[in-house]
Amino acid sequence: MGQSENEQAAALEAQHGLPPGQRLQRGWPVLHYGPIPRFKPASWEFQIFGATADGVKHSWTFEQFTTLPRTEVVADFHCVTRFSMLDNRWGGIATSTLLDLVPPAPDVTHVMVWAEYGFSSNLRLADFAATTSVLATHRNDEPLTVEHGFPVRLVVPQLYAWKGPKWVRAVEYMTADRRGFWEERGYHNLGDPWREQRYTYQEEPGDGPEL
Ligand SMILES: Nc1nc2c(c(=O)[nH]1)N[C@H]1C(S)=C(S)[C@@H](COP(=O)(O)O)O[C@H]1N2
Ligand SMILES: [Mo]
Repeated sequence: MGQSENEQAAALEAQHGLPPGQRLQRGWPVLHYGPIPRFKPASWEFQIFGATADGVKHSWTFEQFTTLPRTEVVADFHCVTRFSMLDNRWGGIATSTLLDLVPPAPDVTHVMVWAEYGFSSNLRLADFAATTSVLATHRNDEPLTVEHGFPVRLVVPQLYAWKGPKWVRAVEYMTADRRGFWEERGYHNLGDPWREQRYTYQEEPGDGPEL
């Protein structure tokens, strides 16, 4: 039974259902603001700072980071520019693993995820901690290429993909919400694709801090 690639894609789409206003994408587009950073293993470190339970900053060298326990998550990927990719198998470190290693203080409600060049995105702690949220180093068994975020990017499947910075370097625990890079520049503070929370003007009272 020869099924064409289009028929396969249509079948997959029907099984899953896409969030409103999204369409299936073949291949994997590269999308980001600014230049691609060069990875410098000697000076690279991954930090967790801000309102940690023990009040101190934690950091890992690249070598230490590669020894953290690993997980795999199969999930869809929805970009606010309307393309979606289905059934990506992300390999990496579960955000829950980091939260166990470095517990947030009891009053932490949000995190800011920081990437190279100061790119950032804010997330509710519950979205960051979701069982499908992963600091991905691999997709479909291949290490991430540098344009897709090598050595590590965040993937939060339940939110639009801008909430997943590539080239992540730090997570800041916050006791109040603060807008990240795109959230300050016209994109919705929460970014739930199922509720089509694309733009700031769609925000309702309580969805985000004043601009
Ligand atoms: N550091 C950084 N990460 C980023 C972005 C960016 O501009 N800078 N763009 C986001 C957006 S809008 C999308 S759709 C995805 C795209 O990931 P991809 O290039 O691997 O497809 O990366 C996200 N992560
Ligand atoms: Mo995006």
